[in-house]
Amino acid sequence: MLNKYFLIIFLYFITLGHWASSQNMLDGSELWFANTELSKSIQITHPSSICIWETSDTFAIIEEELKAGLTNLFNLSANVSKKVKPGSILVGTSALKEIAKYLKADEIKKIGDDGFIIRTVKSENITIITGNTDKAVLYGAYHYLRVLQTGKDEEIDVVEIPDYQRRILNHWDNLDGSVERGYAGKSMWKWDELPAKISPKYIDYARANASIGINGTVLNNVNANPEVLSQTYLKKVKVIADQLRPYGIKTYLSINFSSPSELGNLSTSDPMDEEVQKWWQAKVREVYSFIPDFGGFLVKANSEGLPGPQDFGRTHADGANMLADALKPFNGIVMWRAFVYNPEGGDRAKQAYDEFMPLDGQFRKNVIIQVKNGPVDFQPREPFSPLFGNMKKTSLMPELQITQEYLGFSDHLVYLGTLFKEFLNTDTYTLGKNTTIHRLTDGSVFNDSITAIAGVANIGTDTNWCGHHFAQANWYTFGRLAWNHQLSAREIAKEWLMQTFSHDHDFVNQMSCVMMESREAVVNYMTPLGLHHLMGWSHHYGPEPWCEIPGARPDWLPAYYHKADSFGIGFDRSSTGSNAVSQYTEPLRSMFDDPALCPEEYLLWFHHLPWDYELINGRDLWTEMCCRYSYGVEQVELFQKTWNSMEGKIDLARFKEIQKKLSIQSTEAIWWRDACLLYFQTFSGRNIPLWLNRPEYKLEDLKKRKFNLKPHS
Ligand code: GCW
Repeated sequence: MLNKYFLIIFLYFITLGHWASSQNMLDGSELWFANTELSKSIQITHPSSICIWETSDTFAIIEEELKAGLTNLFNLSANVSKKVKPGSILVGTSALKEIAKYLKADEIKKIGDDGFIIRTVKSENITIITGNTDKAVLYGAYHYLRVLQTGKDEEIDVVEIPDYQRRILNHWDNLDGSVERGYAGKSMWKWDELPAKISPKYIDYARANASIGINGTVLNNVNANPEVLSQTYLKKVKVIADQLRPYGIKTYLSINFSSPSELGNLSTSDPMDEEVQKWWQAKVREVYSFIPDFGGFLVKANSEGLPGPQDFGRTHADGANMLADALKPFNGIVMWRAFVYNPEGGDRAKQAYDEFMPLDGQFRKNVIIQVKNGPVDFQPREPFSPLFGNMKKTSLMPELQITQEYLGFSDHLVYLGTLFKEFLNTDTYTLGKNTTIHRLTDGSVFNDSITAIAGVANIGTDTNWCGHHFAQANWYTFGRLAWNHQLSAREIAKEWLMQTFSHDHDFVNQMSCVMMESREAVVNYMTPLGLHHLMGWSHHYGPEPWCEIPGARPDWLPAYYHKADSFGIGFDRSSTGSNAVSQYTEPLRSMFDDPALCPEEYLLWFHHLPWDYELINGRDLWTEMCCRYSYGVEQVELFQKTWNSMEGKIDLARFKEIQKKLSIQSTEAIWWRDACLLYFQTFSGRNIPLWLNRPEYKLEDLKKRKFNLKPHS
């Protein structure tokens, strides 16, 4: 009798220990593979076997993922066989006879290279996961596992076709191991160890991206070092590309436009120079000799001091087309960035449009123009870039920022799903109603031969990859929206929470609400009502609306944007000011132009208004600003209370780390509120309403604050 009780107690502590250790081992490195519990709502029973007939590096991954995934989820080992029986999952391409018999010809054609079908054949009690290529089947396998983890088994009968052909991460990683605007440690690309040593992180990275459908990556910074195209580096790039390929990920590189002279010792890099053209043709051949399926080049040219075709009196089209001609024989593409502005060009928000519209239709078919979501630079909120919808004869791809350069780095919880969706769903009216940005860029409107979307990565060597556990959600969400831009930000947030933390209903509901509100909170405590670019120069971290740097470009300093004076605040971009509104299509143009009609979230983006300007809710501008800044601080304090109430619902280690980050965010929200209100108060001469919390800091103390962050190169 005693033995029996001893045994029960022994097994209890073993299981507890296992659970605790597995929970304690959760340090964020697992990403959205962390929670291996089956969703309670799932109706699917454990598959009797996984039937795979085809072999390839990718099919080896598929087999491993399904075996491990099903074993973890069902706590039952999943065996692989070629013998189909009731309860089997049949996994293979549409070419396989065992699979094809369950498919219709038109659906096979429709899904293209990346799309997949998951279908349950009830009459035979089997499920098929298929696509036209190995990587499509891999996407299907990850989708199947995600359904089991998140309980969305109504999605077991799906035909999934990605909205964008190319779903690409841009790493602003430098060859010296630093990451520009990166807040998650060093660059994960270990250039000094390559090609001999291959970090296991590359496979983990490939797996994470394939699980959310990302199929491309640009390994290096757009402020590109020409060295990346040297043979020494191409041998390193090849090793990385070989690691990523079985997961369906194409490798791309950012290039420096002056590589012919910097690397090739030519006397010029003029795109019209025959020697330069030959140099690029030879270089491209060399790149493809190492990486046969190389994706192409990302180019930042004549922007922020970088060299480009304009240095030689040529246009962006001349430069892009020269590279495009070199890449064409290899099916490579050029992603040419429209992030251009210069101090002499007037309103910075107008310049990309002014510079690129005249070039519409002059680019080769294998050139796509990569355009940031907003006209200035990844602010907490911007109106959309008017290039979208107006360049009707050129393919455009959105560039979104996943790393939080202007959003609190990796210290602030800011879920970007709402920002990405707000942008993608924006109606530009450029071809009448419903000319939304997602339709303009996914091929629906212009039937582009290339469709693509890029996200500036937030990944580094930190254990949890992104510096903040919740920043992983932004990487995840970029991938999920690049695959299906119709997914809701809330649904993706819940998906991510369940796979990363817990199925606990209260946890998922409460924390998805926090995630959904977090972007508005950061807008409120940083730049409400259309204010923008108030951060410290160079590091872009804390508030410095007063920042004046002798000799710095005016359009890199806050005063250029807020234009606060005794009369009021804001940038007059209306028809009485810079007339940036003229770049938008009716009815947007007239709506933005009239303060009474302009959406309040863009009010001070488009207008310079008096401190006593009356808003729709009857408050004057100064009072509303005080309310917004104060509310943003309260929102973060509410996030903290919500998180604290979650103690015990997830592993302690990650709970504590997130709790600490929220405490930093809360302190810094107050810092932003006080810095901005106390500074703008020196212009308005008005008091902060007594019914709002008092500032905790003194302006003169805040002005002395220096950041110990290394200004980014
Ligand atoms: O947001 C600005 C950043 C630069 C960045 C640049 C760009 C990579 O401050 O760090 O450089 O934009 O997008 O090229």
